Amino acid sequence: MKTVRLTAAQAAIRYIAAQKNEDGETFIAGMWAIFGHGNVAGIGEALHAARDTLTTYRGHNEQSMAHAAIAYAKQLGRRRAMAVTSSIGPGATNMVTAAALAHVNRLPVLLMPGDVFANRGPDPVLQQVEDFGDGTVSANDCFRPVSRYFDRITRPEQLLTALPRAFRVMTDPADCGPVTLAFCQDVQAEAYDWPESFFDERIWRRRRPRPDENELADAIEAIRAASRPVIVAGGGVHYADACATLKAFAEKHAIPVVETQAGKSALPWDHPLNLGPVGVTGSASANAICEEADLVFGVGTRFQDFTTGSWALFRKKRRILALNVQPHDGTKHDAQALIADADVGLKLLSEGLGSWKAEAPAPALKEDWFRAADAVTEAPAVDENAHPTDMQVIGAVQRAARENTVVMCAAGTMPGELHKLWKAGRPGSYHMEYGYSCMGYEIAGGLGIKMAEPDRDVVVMVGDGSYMMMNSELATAVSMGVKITVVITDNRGFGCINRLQMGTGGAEFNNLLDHTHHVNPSHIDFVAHAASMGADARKAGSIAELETALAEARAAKGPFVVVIDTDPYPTTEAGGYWWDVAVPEVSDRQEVNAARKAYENALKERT
Ligand SMILES: Cc1ncc(C[n+]2csc(CCOP(=O)(O)OP(=O)(O)O)c2C)c(N)n1
Ligand SMILES: [Mg+2]
Repeated sequence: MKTVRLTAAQAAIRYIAAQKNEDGETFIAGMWAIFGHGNVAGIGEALHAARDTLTTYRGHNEQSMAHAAIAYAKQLGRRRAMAVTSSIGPGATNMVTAAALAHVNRLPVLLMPGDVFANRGPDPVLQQVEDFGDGTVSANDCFRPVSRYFDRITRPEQLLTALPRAFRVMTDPADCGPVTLAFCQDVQAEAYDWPESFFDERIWRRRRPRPDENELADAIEAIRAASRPVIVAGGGVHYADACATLKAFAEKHAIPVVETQAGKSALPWDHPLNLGPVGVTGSASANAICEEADLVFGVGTRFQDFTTGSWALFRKKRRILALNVQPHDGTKHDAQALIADADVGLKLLSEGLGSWKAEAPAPALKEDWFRAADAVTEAPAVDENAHPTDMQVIGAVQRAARENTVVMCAAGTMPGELHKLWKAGRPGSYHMEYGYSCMGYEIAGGLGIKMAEPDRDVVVMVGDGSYMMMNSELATAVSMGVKITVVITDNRGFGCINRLQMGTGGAEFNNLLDHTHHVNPSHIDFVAHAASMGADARKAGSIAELETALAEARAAKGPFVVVIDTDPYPTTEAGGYWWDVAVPEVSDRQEVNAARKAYENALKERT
């Protein structure tokens, strides 16, 4: 056997660079790195030597670097991913939140935190967490519950099994998620005689599992037995590249489609069978169809509470059929499962259904919805004293959007409003991280999206709260010359949580900055802050000025930031659905007692 002598870190990087997707691209498109004593000597040396085959990028925070990596993979429909390496201790635990984000959203990312010395010689090293009762524990054990595959590399040759497992998980549509290879720092630097064949190019095909014959027959029967079926399209439709197949399926069988946050843009917004967004942040049209449906046919959806209205929307006794590549999702809430790739499953179902058709919904439902939605997004009459609403901001961004625009967001007021109001034209034009809804995903995520699809115009919608939580990859976008447009809606605090607090009978408390414990009122200058990092930044005093700024953004060479003050209180009243948020059973506040009563009634209705 021919062998080659390399350090474990050099071998890992060489292996990673040899793994391809079915389009012949390297599956891992680059590695984000912040070095420390846990990775600079080992992985750092290997990355430098391999810099022509695997690009290294440096960000400003391990979590947000991982956000960029994860957004990259999401935007490319999991066809490619990125890796992130950190030092031991704080650098590693900074990535744990991002690991959870990837885990919830079923997105691939390869995390390689440094770890303590396997030989324990210098214990405790700087930043080592010491467990008094377990010698095998390190800070990296935090990754276990939020990794689809976790391994600790304590001997070089463990990579011979760990790395193929890592790529199997990241490229498996059912198991897809974050992989953590915690890499002991002394092992990174240790040499080993590797079989040369380990570094042969390998292609990881997207597996498209076919359904079990009996499950398929049962699913066909379930659809045939329905008179008012509805399709709930989730993120799996995108990841299986099944948007065109879904459209054909819906058209042939006249079944209306509603979209989850991850599923949105599967069908164009103006397709007659796209009834719009479903659930808590859904349209009146989609939710009306769901309320009346006798079969809820989920395709590639996790059925999270925002989709199901905490299951109140689907409360009547009805059948749930779930086409999903992952049995865990396919059997939720007693769903009848059809375990298969979405594209393959829909095609086989359609064959089996033949010319069977449901009754298409009346067009009036959609027309009514858009009348309501358009009313809240149109430009307001000029009023010097009033702040615009977030909905009006969406209207301005929508009017400035082009065919190739992708709008993105993760947390705050905007995800719900965008779900309701954004008119997504084509697959991939709407990128919402609403599995973990992680504040701080936005700017780094925008960077990752633009790296994935440089020809797209990327518009990042971010609230002042999320911006404050994590903004430093804006400087990375500046230094890398990556052009993104960032719209900061400054309502001076956590607007959506303030409204949720009021909605559950709470006093306005600790959400808007004016309601926090403070001595000096807050006057954060977001324009100056963004400009200090090198972005082209300006303030829009009105929706008209926002439209002007968005037109200017086109000519910008790098990141372009526009800040607009918005009103923290209004939201789109039309549409929406109940969301289960537990209200205190006893309280001195009258408002809480009233909210509790309403809550108990809603719970009764659900059951
Ligand atoms: C990391 C993280 N912490 C806390 C939350 C809970 N949370 C959701 S939205 C939100 C406030 C967001 O404020 P901002 O970005 O200004 O948006 P707004 O609602 O004001 O439009 C909070 C605290 C979260 N989603 N993510
Ligand atoms: Mg805010």
